[in-house]
Amino acid sequence: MAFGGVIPLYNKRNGSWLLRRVFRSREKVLIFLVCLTFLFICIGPIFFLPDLRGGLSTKVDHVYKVYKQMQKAGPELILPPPPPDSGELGPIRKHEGVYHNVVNPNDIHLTDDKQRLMEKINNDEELRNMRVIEKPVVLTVSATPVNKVNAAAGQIDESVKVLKEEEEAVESNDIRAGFQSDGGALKGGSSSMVVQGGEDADPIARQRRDKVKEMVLHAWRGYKTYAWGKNELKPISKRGHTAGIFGRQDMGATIVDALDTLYIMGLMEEFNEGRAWIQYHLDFNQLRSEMSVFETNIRFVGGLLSVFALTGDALFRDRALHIARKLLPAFDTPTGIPYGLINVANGIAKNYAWASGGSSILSEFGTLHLEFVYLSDISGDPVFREKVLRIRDVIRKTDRPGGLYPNYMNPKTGKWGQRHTSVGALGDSFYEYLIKSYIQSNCKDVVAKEMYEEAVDTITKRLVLKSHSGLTYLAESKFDRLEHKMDHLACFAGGMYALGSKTIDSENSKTHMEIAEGLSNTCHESYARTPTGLGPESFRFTEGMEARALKSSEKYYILRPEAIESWFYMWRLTKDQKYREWAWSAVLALEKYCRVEAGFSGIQNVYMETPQKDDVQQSFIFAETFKYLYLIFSDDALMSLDEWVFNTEAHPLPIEGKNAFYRKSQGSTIQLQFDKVL
Ligand code: DMJ
Repeated sequence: MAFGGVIPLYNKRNGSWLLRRVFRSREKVLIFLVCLTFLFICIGPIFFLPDLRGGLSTKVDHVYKVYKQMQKAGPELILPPPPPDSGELGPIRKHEGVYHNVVNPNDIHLTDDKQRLMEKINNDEELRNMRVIEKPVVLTVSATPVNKVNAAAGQIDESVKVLKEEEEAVESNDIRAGFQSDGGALKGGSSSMVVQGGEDADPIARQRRDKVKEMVLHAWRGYKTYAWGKNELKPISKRGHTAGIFGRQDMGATIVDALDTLYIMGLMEEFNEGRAWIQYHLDFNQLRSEMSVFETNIRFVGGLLSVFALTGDALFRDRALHIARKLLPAFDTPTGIPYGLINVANGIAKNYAWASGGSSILSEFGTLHLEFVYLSDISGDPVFREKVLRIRDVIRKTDRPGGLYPNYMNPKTGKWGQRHTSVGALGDSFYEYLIKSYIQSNCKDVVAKEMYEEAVDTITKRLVLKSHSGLTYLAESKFDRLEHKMDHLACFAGGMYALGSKTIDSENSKTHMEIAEGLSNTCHESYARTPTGLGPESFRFTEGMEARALKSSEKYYILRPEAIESWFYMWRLTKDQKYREWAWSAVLALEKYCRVEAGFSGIQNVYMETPQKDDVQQSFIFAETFKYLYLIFSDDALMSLDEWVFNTEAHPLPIEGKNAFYRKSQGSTIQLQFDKVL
C-alpha cells in the first residue's frame, strides 16, 4: 500500500492541488512506525526462527552441508535408481572411502536408509547440544605423575577414569621407558631399539627430515587452533570437519591418529597435549551415531595401541580396549564376519546399503587381525583373537572363484558377493594384513603365510600386468573381465610385495621384488606425469594412455600416503637413493600445492597448475603420509622393520619375541570401570 492512501500528499491552495513539502509531527510519527514495522517483519525471522538463529553464515553453512550430503547420496535421492544392466552388476562410484553401487529398489536397505535419515536428523539436534571441548592441558609426562596432574587440573571425567592401580603402574615404571636420554634407544630383544631420534648420517637427509617435522608442526598447530577435539580440520575454512566414517561426532580422530608420529618425532609438547585430550575427552560412551568398524579399528584402536607400545602408558591400552569392546556387537552374525557399521550406543550393526546385497567388505573385515591379536595379548582378554581367527577360518574355507578373493562376503550366509577383485579399494589391506600377521607373530602364524602366498600367487598370475611401455600395474577383475585401472590405494602393494619378498624365502622372492620395484615405479610415474607432481586417485592403462586418470572423479589427491609408503619400504629394503628423491619431490609438491595458512588441504585436480583445494586435512596425513616421509629421511634403526610392523594406518605395532615393547599382559583380563555394558 502507498503512503498516499493514508496521509494526504497534496494541499489545495488557490483552487489548485500542490504537492506538500513538509509533514506534521503526528504524520512523521506514523511514517516512522510504518517503517519500523516493515523493518521488523524483514529482519525479525533471523532472530526468532530457530533455523536462522545462528546468523547468515550459519545458514549458508547449513545449506552447504545439506547440499554436500545430497551430492554424496547421489541421484538416487531424487530419481529412482536405474535398473542394473545385468544381474546385480552396476556402476560403481567412489569418493573417499564411499563407494556407491546401483541400489536395488527392493533392497531392505532402502528402509534402512530412511531410518538413517531420521537418525541423522536426531543426531543433528544432539550435535547442537554437544559439550564444548576445552583447549589442551599441557602435561610433562616424564616429570609429572599422571595422578597428580589429574588432581591439579581437578577435572577427572569419572566416566572415563581408568582404574587407580593401573594409573599407578603407569606412574611407577613404564611411562618413562620411552623417554630415555639417549633419544629413546632401549635394549630390547637382540638389538638396540630406537623409537625416537635416529638421525641419518647424510646431512641432506637430516635437513629434509627437519622440513617434514616442520610440516607436521604446521599442520598440528592449524588443527589445534581451529579444530581441537574435532575429527579433522578444514584448513581453509578454519573449522572442524567430520566424515561419516567417524560417526559425525567429535572424537578427536586427528589427535589419536597423530600421536605416535608426534612421539616418534620427539614432539613431546604436542604429544602431551594430545595425551591430555585423550585422558579427559576420548570417551566412546558419548557416541550416539554409527561409525565404521574398520576405520575405528585402524585409526583409533591401532593409534592407541601404538602409543601404548611406544610408551607403556596404560591410559592408551585402556582406551584402545574400551573402544574395541564397543565394536564387538558388530561380530554377532551367523558367520562371525562383522558388519561394517556399528552404532555403539545401542550395539545395532549393519552393512552399507550399496555393498553387494548387504555384504561386508573384504578390506574391512580382513583388516582387524593385527590390532585384535595384539589387544588380546596386552589385555589378557582372548575375545579379540577369537573374533579374528573365526573370520580367517570362514574366508579360508570358502571356495574362491578362480582362486581370487572377491571384495564382498555376506555375513549371514558366508557366501561371496559380486565377483569383483581389487588390490585397491575394497580389497587392499586384507592382503597387507596376511603378510603382516605373519611378521607380527615372529613367523609363527603359518596359516597367514600360506594364505598370503596363495593369494599373492593368484594376483601375480592374473592381475599383475605390463603396459605398452613396460610399466607394471595391478588391474582389477570384474566378473572375469579385467579393468585396466589402478587405484592410488593399490600403490601400497609395492611395499607389500617387497616386504613379502624379504620375509618369505621362496622361489618367488626374486619375482616379487621385481614386481615391488615395478609397482613403486608406476605409482611414481602417476605422480611424475602431472604438473603438480602429485598422483591421481586412480589411473588407467589403455591403448593411448598410461598411468593417467581418465575421469574427473579420478583426478583428485587427498593427501594419501600409499605411493610414499611403497617408496619407504623400497628405500629400507633396497637402499636405492631414487626412493628418497621421489619422496623429496612429494614433499615439495605437498608444500607447493597443498600447504595453506592453517595446514594442508587435498586438491581436486592433480592435472591443473592451479588446482582447487578440497579444504580437508585428512587425519591420515599425520598417521601415514608425514610418518613415512620422516622415516624415509631417518636412519633405518628408527622404528626398525625387524622390530615393528606398521598397521594399514601406519601405526607401528611390536613384533612378538623381537621387540621388548610388546608388553604382553602377565595377569588376568583387564576390567575397565568406564565400560558400559550394552
Ligand atoms: C588409510 O586410512 C588406510 O591406509 C586405509 O587402509 C586405506 N587408505 C587410507 C589412506 O589413503
